[in-house]
Formats: sequence, structure tokens, C-alpha cells
Amino acid sequence: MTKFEKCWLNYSLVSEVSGWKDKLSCIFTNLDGKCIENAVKELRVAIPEIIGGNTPGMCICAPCVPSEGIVLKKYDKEDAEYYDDFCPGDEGYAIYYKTDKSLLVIAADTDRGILYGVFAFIRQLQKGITPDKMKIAESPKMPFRMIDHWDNMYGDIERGYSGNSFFYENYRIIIDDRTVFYARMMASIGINAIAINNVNVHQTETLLITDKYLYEVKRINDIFASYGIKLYLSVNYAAPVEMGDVDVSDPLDERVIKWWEKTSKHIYDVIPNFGGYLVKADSEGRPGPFTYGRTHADGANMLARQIAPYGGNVVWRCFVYNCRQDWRDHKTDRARAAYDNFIGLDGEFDDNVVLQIKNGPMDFQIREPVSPLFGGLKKTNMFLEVQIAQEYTGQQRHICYLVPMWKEILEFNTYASENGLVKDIVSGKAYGNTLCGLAAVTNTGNDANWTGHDMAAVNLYGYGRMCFDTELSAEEIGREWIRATFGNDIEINDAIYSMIGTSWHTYENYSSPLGIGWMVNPAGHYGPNVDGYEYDRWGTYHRSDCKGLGIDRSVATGTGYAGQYNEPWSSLYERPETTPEELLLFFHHMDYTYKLSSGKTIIQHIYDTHFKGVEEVETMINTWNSIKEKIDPNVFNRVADRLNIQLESAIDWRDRVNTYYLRMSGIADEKGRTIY
Ligand code: GCW
Repeated sequence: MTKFEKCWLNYSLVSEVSGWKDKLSCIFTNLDGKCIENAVKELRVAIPEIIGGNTPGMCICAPCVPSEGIVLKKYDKEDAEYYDDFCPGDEGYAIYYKTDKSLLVIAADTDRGILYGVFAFIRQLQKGITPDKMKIAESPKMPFRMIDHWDNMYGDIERGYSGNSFFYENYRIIIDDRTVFYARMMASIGINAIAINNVNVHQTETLLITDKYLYEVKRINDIFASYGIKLYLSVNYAAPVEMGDVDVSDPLDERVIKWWEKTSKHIYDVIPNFGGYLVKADSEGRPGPFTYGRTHADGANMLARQIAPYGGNVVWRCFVYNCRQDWRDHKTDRARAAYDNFIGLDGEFDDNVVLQIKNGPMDFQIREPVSPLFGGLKKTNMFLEVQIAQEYTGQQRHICYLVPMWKEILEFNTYASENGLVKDIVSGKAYGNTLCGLAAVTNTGNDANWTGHDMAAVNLYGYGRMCFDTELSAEEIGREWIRATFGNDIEINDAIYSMIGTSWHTYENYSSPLGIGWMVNPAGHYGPNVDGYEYDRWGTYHRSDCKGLGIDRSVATGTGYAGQYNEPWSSLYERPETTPEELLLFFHHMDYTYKLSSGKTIIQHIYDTHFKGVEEVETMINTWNSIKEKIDPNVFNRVADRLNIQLESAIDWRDRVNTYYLRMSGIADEKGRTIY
């Protein structure tokens, strides 16, 4: 087993609550089950570490009426007195203090609710809130809060930047303390579904659904279940062919249907609480229903029907586009693809199918418009898919706090209905569905600190917290993570928050301008290469020439992508003057001399933002150095090393992008700075 650190579960003493040592020395409950055991375990770890004193004792309280301590109980009438109209449901909880009995109560309808309540109680303690001041009643805003691993059984991770997989090594499944700690970490931020293998399902991974691996998958499943998490597997759409059992994977072929029926039945015999299948079909060379002239609804429903009897779900990805495009062709537009492929199928998917839609129409760039599918589909379950792994955002060598970006996406108004914000659509508020929420490609690996860059852990933490409570601000989430990880020192909190708070914009400043994206090295997606994707087959162009840059996606003269949005967005995106400036070049090909609202020309904006981005990284470094004495030397050095790498890379970005555009445009920097 590789060594691992405790990340945000690194509880430390909080002086404001130290007076409570004796009053929380007993935990009462008459509930049982694995989740409850883990909830109690968590309290017994956290209380001495945060409050000080001894590990609290355990008392099975029924039928006695407890006093002085913590009680974990079923939510009932008595609790309702404290909370008018609150109904905890499957995952909610209430926390309050009963003064007459000196009891801190954590009440919920389900074991998972209790577990989440315990973690919420611990967060309150970490903030220095004493139990007598606690009063919270909360249910998660997003029904599904899923994590997708792109781990391969060989042990590598597709787009992984934190070492190797902790689930697999050399085609073997690893189950150890780290698996348990991981489940605990995920439960602490409210994750309730995890797919444990890459959506690109290679030959060996196809076998995960067979007896070769299924019993070990079950062991991981059981650990997850004890923390309230459902396990999902990515499956290969052509598994019946891959395994040599049937020579087609046509979803309407009886033999194929029978194959999946039998396979699914066996999976559920072994793992009755198995979550379901995650599928990447007809995407980047993966097989799918298109091969047989069938639709994605045919494909998804066929699988869904085999697992519906057991309560399973199919998570079906919408990342379907032509990856063999000719760069000379200006009409084909990858941005259009997800919408064009799926909008006609609205209403055709079974109830236990959910479409997983990437946040933008391209692929997790530093800035993209929100996918128009969220405003287009009205009778289909949807997950918003984001990427915690920093594939295009600095690969965990750069600090890039992504919660502010995700919050902006969730707040985007699609105008699809009265409740048309993306967060209303994927929370089920808009259409009253329950199979909806978020899914995220994770950034973990077997590095000691889990996420490579210590600061990248905030994205993992923040993703979960944001899904649970979409009303928390990015700042609240960021500061909460800092407190949980680095303790309660306010100077540390301010310093680190100032480093991460606007780091998304910093990365955007020194990388590609105004929504263009893609100016990266095709090989690994790290570092600048302005023309790296310009003459390629991937549909990813900036179309710079001596007069200007950007892609015309208007309806009038371009690819028509702007027309995929509801009004008023389609009209707003149609014209440069009304397109939000940060997306200007995503929607329009503009002259370098076009004036932005700041009064600057586009070319000057490019130069200025690139210089600014580098300066911002220099400030991050100074800030980090200013708290050196207060940070564990190991962590300090790890972060310092990465900050130096970030600075070097930011300078590289600045100089390459600025030089490229100076040469293209022939227009000098007004401020006369060095451009090569
Ligand atoms: O961005 C691309 C990545 C691929 C990934 C794909 C996807 C898993 O570069 O590595 O494949 O997205 O989302 O399926």
C-alpha cells in the first residue's frame, strides 16, 4: 500500500470548543448498520482531535432516555418541533441542541442521513461553533453527486496527475486501508455514487463484469455501501462481441439483449445494491449503436431494461462528435455535436437512463459557454459533467480553483422554463425528476496527498460540497476546505484563499484568450502550443490570420451553433456586441483592432492579460512564502515546487501566445514590453 495523508480529514484542535470535552463524552444510539457504525467511528475519531479529551464512549440507549452527550436517532415528531416543515428524506438530517437534557441531537430518516449529519456536525465544530449554538436542517440539493474515475486496470489513470490508481495495479484489484479512507473522504463531502473504471473500457476492464473480477468489485462495493455510496462500472458497449459471445452488439438483436440480461442478472445476484452502468458509446472510437444504424435511445434503453428490475441506472454520456474532421471544412462544428446528436431523442429515454452532459459543448476548456443541451432537453434525465482532474487547466501543477467556474455554470439561465437555471434543471426542481445531479471526472491518484498538488484537493472537496449545497459560495467552500486541511489560523486562511480564490482567472489570463481554448500541446494537453490543434482532425480551431481570430458560430454567417440556445441567448450570441466578452472569440471571428468594453483592442487585451497572468502567479508565490513558518515543511515544499513550475509555464504561455499574435498581427504592444 502506498502511504497516504488525511487531506481534509486532518482534524485538529479548535480552542473555541475545548470547553465541551466532558459534555460530549458519550454517544447514544439505538440505530445499527454499517453506516451508523461508521458515523459513530467518525465521531470517536473527530471529537478528541478537535475538542481534546478522551474518545467518547458508546452507549446503546434504548430503552433509556439519554442525557448529556450526542444522540443519533431516527427523525420523529419531537425533532419536527424544532423544524417546521422539514422532511429529511433519503439523505437529509437535522442537528440541534436539547438544553434540558444537554444533548446534541443528530436525527435523520436514513443511515446515510445520519452519516452526513455527523460530518456536518464535525464541520461546525471545526468552525468553532459550540454544540449549544448548532441548529441545522439540510437535505442535499443534488440527488446524484457522482465521481467518475478514469482508472485503468493496468494501474495508470487516463488524464491522471496524482500518481497511479489506488484501485488497480497490474490488472489486479487493490483493497486496503486506502480504499476505506477514500470512501470516508467521499462520504464526508456527500458523494453518493462512484464509477471505479475508465469510460474508455479496454479489454481487461470489460472483464470487471465477469466472475474474474466481480467478487472483488463486490468487496469495494461493500466498503462504499458502508459509507452510503453506490458503485457503478463503466461498460464497453460492445462487450458481447469483445467477449466473443455474440458477433454483433446491435441493441435490437435478441442475442445481444439476452446477453445483457444474463450478465446483469448475475451482477445483481452477486452485488444486489450495484448502482449501474456508465457508458461512453460512439465517442472517440468507442463502439456504440450507430454501427447498427440505431439511435442512442435504442442503445441506452436496451441496457437500462436489463437492470431496471433491480433498481439500476444507466448513465449515458453525450460526448459524441466527429473526431475525424477536416480542418479545411469551416461548416462542421464540433460544438454543435452533442446537441445535434441528442436533441431529437428528448423523451425517448427510459426513466432509469440519465444523460451525462459535459458542462460545455467542447471539452472542459478553461472557458466555454454552457452546453445548450441543458436548455434544450425537457423530458430527459440529465447529469452535468464537470472535470475535477485539471486536464486542460494546468494538470495539478498549476493552481486553478474550479468551483467558481462550476458555480457560474450552475447559475446559468437556460430560459428553458420558469426554473431554468442549470442548477434547477439538474437538481430536478425544473421537471420534478429524481435521477439527476452532477458527475465529475476525479483528480485523485495514489500520491500521498491524493491529488498531486495539495491545492488541487480543494476542487475535489469543493465539488462535493457544492453539489450538496449549491447555495454555498465558492469562497465559503474554499475557506472551509482550508480550515479542514490547515487548521483554524486566520492568517493561513486569508493567505491561501487569496492564492486560490481567483486562480481560475489567472490561468485563463495567461492561456488562451476570450473563450478560444485548445492552444495546448496535443500530446499531453499540457503547456502552450498555439497551433497544436489548428490543422488537426479534432474540430478544435482558432482560425487566426493576419487580421483577426476566432470562430464564427453565428447563424447568419457561421456554423449556426448560436441558434442552439433558447432566446434571448441565441440572439445575444449571434452578434459580437451582445456576446459576453469572455466568450467573444468562441462565437465570432474578430479583428485584432476590435474594441472591447474596456476600451482596449483585442490584441492589446491579449498582451495585457498575458502579462497580468504571470504577475498574478508571482503574487501567489510571495503569499505562499509569507506563511512558510506556519506550514508543515513537507507540504510547504511540495506546493513551492509546483508554484515554480506554474510560474515557468505561465511565462512560457505568455511569451508564446504574445509572440504568435505579434507576428500574426504586426501590431505592437502599446506598453512597449518585451515580446519576442
Ligand atoms: O477530453 C477527452 C480526454 C479523453 C477522455 C474524453 C472523454 C476518457 O482527452 O482522455 O477519455 O475526453 O471525456 O471521454
